[in-house]
Amino acid sequence: MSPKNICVIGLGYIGLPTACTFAKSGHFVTGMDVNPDVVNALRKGKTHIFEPGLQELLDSVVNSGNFKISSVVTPADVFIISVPTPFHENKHADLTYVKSAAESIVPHLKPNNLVILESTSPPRTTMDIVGPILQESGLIAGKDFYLAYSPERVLPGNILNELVNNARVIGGIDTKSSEAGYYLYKDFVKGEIKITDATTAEMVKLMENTYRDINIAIANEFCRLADRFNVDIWEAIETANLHPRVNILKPGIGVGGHCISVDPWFLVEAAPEQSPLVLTARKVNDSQPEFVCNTIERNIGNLNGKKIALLGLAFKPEVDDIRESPAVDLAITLKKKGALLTAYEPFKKNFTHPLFNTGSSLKETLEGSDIIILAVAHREFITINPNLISQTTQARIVFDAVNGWARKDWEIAGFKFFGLAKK
Ligand code: SAJ
Repeated sequence: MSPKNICVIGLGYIGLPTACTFAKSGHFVTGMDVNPDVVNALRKGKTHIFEPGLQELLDSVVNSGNFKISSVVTPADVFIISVPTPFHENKHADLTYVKSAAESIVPHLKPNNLVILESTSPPRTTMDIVGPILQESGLIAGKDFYLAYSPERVLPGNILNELVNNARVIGGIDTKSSEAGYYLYKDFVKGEIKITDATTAEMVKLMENTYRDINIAIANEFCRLADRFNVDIWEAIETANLHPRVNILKPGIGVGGHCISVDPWFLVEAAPEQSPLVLTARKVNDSQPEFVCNTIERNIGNLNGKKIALLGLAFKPEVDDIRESPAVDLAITLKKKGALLTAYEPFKKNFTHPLFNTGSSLKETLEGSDIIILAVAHREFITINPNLISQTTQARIVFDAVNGWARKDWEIAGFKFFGLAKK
């Protein structure tokens, strides 16, 4: 391996682990972010996000001298763009950050540099948007510098392991760009590295997350049907999954995070006539918090004035990420029903929201509550001992929206137990 100077632009949930992993493999990495809070935290040696093993990895690459933090783009052999691609109110992709990252590379771009776009992007972004911006440097993509799209495929909570061991796609704007990307990532990727063209790689990323969204949507729709026919959805899915070619995912309170709940919209925006199924799945998953809220009210009765403790706000268990979280939507919907709600997120204790109260500890959140709702199956919540909890709260009603608790345990402890499509 010949060590390269790599500049990683964007030090979020993907950029920071990626930058640290390149540094660990022996490259000299500058991690750049426009957010001064992120830069300040990292300069003090502290990760600004929670991801298992990341703090230790950061410590080691800072100590080895292979990782530096910067608030500006610095000259490098390789530039990796790993910035967010959110969507606007109308669900259209917001490429502002991708464009400004590409623009910030222009003054530093030199012949034979390699630029990789990692941010999830609508089809043709690398060819039609990033390439032309970089060419403002006077250098020609494919002739003077290499350009490729390579999406991350890592699961939050297991990022450091999956970054190394998952298969990786590299889509160059030409064969030489693909090869340049291949030789770069091969330094740490142990999974298969598949070479393709840039637009196919963009499609692949969107297809993967859309596939998962649609599969969760059918699980949520089955949940609604089970609720209608008084069937226990959890038992039904477990039984259906005994079929050798069936694998139904878990229903829940909806789909969140910055990937699965966002990426399918890029396909719907790009080609609405070709993506009716994708759109329907999005609508099912986006309306799940409302379905869950209505189910709670149908089971428990009018929520107006009820003191509710909502356990969990993260978009899934064991992460601190609240982006697009359906638990937040559930909290807002419960508030609209008139509930006096306090929500507690153990992975982000200082999180506040303008529309509902947040507690700073489980004990404080449960104190004075009438109803406890389990919204996120964090370990801290699913291991709650109902007998102990019964001594710290007056609540005697629980609603389990994510199949995290055993009915029997709560009933023995004197609670009235309800669950989402659960008998
Ligand atoms: N969810 C369910 N039921 C399930 C599985 C998930 O309701 O059976 C919900 C979760 O609670 C969460 C949401 O879906 O709200 C998404 O969670 P996730 O664990 O499925 O996915 P992410 O967003 O953490 O990571 C996904 C992964 N994509 C796929 O599995 C196809 C990951 O590999 C990608 O790298 C990541 O998106 C990304 O960055 O694109």
